[in-house]
Amino acid sequence: MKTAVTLCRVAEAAAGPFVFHDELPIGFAKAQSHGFDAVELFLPSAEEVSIEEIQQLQQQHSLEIAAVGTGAGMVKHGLSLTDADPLVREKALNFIIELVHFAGKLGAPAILGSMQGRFSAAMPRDAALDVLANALKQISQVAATYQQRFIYEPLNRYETNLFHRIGDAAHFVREHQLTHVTLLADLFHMNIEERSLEQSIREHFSAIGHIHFADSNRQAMGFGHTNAASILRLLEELDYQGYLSAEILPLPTADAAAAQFILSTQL
Ligand code: LER
Ligand code: MN
Repeated sequence: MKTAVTLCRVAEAAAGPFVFHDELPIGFAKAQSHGFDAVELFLPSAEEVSIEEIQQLQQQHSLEIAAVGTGAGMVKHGLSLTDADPLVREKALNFIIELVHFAGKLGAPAILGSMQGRFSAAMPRDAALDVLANALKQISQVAATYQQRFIYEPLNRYETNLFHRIGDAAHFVREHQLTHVTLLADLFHMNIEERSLEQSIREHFSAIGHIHFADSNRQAMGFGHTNAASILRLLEELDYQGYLSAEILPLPTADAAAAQFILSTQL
């Protein structure tokens, strides 16, 4: 299992669950000094930083890119794939596709989290799910041109009303034959929504491609009440080859959270 740490450069997400908010050269250096294998990038857009700059930092610090988040489209521009306004949906789609190209050039997948949006009176559930399935198909086909899958993340009930549980999202992905879509198991969301973390991971393991390894309170594992050892043992048993990514609050400090995260991934 490989470890990744989140580097956030989105001012609007300063209070979000990201470990380092420094300029990228500092973030990469901190990631390396804590012993992470990779970084997960949360950027304002695909134009913010050049591919060459990221590649240079990767080489300098021996770090992979685990994934690239797309949530800035929501927190910065209010875009979502299921907005009732077709123009907003189109902008959301384009914003994400640009980040899929950006990530693909770095050999990484992109993630759909908050940009999935929510259904509403103006965009009822069935219509929203149709729109979501079509968007996932289009976006994941772009990802496939880079031999990547597109990562879809079920979120807890306070952040979306589309899919909250891994099993429901896995069913949706299968039903729509979204073969280039994989799921993100964010243990913080799962703690709110699933009956058992272990049971859901075991049952839907083949659908899971990325993990946000966060404790029940969204702090580093060990700072809340999730049984990390039981999850790590299960992931070892299932031979999980993906990332455990630190999408966690930088508490009590970013460095302390990063250090605890690394400790918590060692059985
Ligand atoms: C994104 O990975 C996520 O987990 C969301 O909760 C961000 O708001
Ligand atoms: Mn997450």
